Amino acid sequence: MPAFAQYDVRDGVAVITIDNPPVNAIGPGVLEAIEESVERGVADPGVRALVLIGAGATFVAGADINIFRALTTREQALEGTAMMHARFRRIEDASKPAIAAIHGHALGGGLELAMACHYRIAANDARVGQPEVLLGLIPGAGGTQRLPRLCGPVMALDMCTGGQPVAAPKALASGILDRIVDGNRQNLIDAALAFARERAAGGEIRRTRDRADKLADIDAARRACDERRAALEPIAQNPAPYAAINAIEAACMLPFDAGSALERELFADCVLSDASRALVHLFFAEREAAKVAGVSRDTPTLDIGRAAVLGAGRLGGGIARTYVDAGIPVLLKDVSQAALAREMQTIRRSYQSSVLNGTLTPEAVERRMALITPTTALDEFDTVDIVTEALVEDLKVKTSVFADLGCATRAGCLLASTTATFDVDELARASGRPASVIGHHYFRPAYTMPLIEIVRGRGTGPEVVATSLKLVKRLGKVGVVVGHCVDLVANRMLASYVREAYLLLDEGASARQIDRALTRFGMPAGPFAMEDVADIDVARIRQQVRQHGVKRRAATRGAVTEDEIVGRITTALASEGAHVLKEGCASRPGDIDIICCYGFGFPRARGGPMYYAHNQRLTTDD
Ligand code: T1G
Repeated sequence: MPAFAQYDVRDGVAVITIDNPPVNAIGPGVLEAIEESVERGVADPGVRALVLIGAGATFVAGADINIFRALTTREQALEGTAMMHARFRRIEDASKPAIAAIHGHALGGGLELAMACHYRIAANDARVGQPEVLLGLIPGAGGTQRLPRLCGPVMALDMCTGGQPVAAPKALASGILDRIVDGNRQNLIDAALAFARERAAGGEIRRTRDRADKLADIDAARRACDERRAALEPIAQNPAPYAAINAIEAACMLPFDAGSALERELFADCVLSDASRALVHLFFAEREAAKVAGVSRDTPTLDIGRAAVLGAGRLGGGIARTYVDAGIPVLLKDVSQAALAREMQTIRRSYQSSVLNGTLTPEAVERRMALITPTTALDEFDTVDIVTEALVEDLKVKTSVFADLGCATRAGCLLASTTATFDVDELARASGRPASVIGHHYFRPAYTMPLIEIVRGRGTGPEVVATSLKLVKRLGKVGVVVGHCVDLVANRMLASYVREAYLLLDEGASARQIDRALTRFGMPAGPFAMEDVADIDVARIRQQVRQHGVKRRAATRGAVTEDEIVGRITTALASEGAHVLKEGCASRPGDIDIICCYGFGFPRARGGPMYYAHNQRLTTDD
């Protein structure tokens, strides 16, 4: 049985190292090991204080999400959270100061563990959060009760309904952390040991559950909760944000134990919800998508220090901005100076909203703009590590350009095309360097749309695929490796969605009714209201349908219910997905789910078209 927690005493301080690779998730046995170590430290007369720290690259990334997949009854859920509440409370009741030393991430149950400690010290690049809502859950181990006591209800509401992590400096300013330190994990340990000795000398034990100063203004807390409820999406397939608000409101209105009991009940409601099952499916599907045949963790990757983008159109400009947002300098090449000047202005304007809402300072915008070098020549292309071609969808143009790139760039430089139409193998042949050629299919606007379809050619080298997967993550996006098919996967799936809508129109449903049914299902827009999204030319499909019509299934027109509309559309998507899998354009159903959720907003709380259809069949088969 792995140890899960190492214990060693350093000059009167017990250092408890939590060790459950890769992210120290709290799985079976981990919390028991932590608690045993805490009890050992408390009982050890040579120990004056305790420090809890994570082994490897991070503190604790939360409860092991696999546990929730196994839960089938409310009793199991209530039992699980009651166990976590009790163990965290015993840590909080330790008679010696317990300090959480955080590096990497303290998320979910990891932050809850840290808040059950008496103090929290973190590396200045650490991040803390309660991302449970992204899994259709709420914190189930006291997080909704302790967090507002540290940072107040408003920030707690932000963190528990948005799910986004908070950087250490902001967590320090808000009261979640007590100190942050520069440097590496060793610096953090040294600082935590010194901090622990200070606290031991002071004899100070500060239990989070006893802190009430941040909850003093009950009316303000209630107003904040009401405002947050009102601000939530009107049609939320994911009930977790509402549950999080109710739990935080209870923290402000009720004693700690009563609030904790309500949290456990609300958690049990969420963990068995369809939305949570779907979101947990997507969590693992996203990570599975990064596991590609022939590419392992040991596959070497190439460093991307400098990039180039060919084509200063909307797509090329958006890709250039994506790179500089990740801190990677980029050459932006076009044959036309005027196009370059225009696109540089467009990129600059695209930062305006970030400056207006305070997420970026004007100085930060200037620093990013300075990372883009517009050029009309290939001169410096021998200094870049990747070129992304974002030119017109014309095969002659692309093959000619890839022939030039094969000569103008270094041997190891990745040559990526954004094409969704042509086979990257054709471009690979033209380049003379097939192993370096790959597809990176972005969606407009590239700097906001999260998905990149990575198109693997027959000759693409494994290190080029591995480098692409790593780069996509560094760009803050989600990459799915697909095989070639015209339009690739996202556009092809969306086309089936639009076509089926036209069939329904033809059979008597109104455009308004179809759009309403699908937005109620959770789509960001119905097929008749959507603009060109996911790079698909919706107008082109409308044109196709008008010109050639579609194979009608039933010529009789008549009333169509919203359920029928959703059923037909989701069945059409799943059927197209089955063809995509059969043709080898995607490797797994989960890949298609990720592509549709990130590519054109299939509702995440439904799990993606393949997951949804599979579960619908299960339900109807019951
Ligand atoms: N449980 C199980 N496995 C996890 C995990 C978790 N919490 N977090 C990560 N993994 C696995 C992941 O599947 C992958 O496995 C590997 O670790 C590396 O992950 C009780 C109810 C921490 C920011 O939601 O956000 O606590 O594919 O590729 O990019 O109230 O992982 O290698 O086999 O993402 O460096 C709340 C989820 C849980 C955090 C690191 N916590 N994790 O990102 O690595 S619910 C979360 C992350 C909870 C409590 C509640 C990220 C990360 P494999 P990775 P990364």
